Amino acid sequence: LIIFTDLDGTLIDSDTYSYQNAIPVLNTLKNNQVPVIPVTSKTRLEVETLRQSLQINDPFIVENGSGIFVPLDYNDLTLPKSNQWGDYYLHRLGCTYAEARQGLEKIATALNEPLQGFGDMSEAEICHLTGLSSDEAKQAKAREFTEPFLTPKKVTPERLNKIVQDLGYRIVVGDRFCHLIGAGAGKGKAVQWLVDSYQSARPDAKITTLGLGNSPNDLEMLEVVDSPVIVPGNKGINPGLSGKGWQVAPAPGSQGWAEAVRGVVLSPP
Ligand code: 2M8
Repeated sequence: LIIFTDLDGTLIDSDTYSYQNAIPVLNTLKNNQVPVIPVTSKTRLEVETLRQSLQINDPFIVENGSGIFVPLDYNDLTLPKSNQWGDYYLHRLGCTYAEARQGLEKIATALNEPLQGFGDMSEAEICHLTGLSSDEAKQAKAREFTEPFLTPKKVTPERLNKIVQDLGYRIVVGDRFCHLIGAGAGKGKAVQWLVDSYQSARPDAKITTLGLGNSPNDLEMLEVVDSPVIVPGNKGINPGLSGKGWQVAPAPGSQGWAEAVRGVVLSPP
């Protein structure tokens, strides 16, 4: 079993960013050597901080499936040495941050409307919009691949998507922000790449996957896992994920995450 999980609003509570309710289940998973792979809009720096406090050493997927980081000392996967990047192997599916910033400028020109991305905001503004602390906002601003931006008001999603596609990018929608990502990126593609890598490292093993998410940007990830679970928000399921007939966790955030995962891990094979 491999668990692929979104963070904000899924493993982590929406407003308080707390994952206390999930700690006992995370410890059980660690004892049973079940990999828990974050698949998030967050940056590498944000995920590194979380991995340090949770003491997990599994691979992780950042910035909406733009970068897959596998620790060099992770023995369950062997990846080409040529992709070494600091303490990791990096498999990049998206664009660079510089390209994302250029893309946002081109979209703003096409719309004739200024767009506000994280690169245009101060740390204080990001804290105000998200409830992150200023250290956390600094890490959220340290982007390597993608640009979160405020949803433009005067354009339909269809027209916006058309402009973005013609420029060679994609937009995915998170809890609070739109995210401009490279055309080749996405949570689904990144998860599939990691599953294939695990499978080719252990051709005889039958790998099963559980995925958990709460926002429209999680849809593609939930579509490629064996068991998709939607974690509801305080007002129920996000409309972008409704009508799929997938399992819904019994509560929002870390509490629902823990109960849903406990159900799967403790259920007889
Ligand atoms: C952004 O991501 C969330 C996740 O869904 C969003 O779109 O609302 C990211 O930029 C991330 O880096 C940051 O930590 C988060 C804070 O709420 O916002």
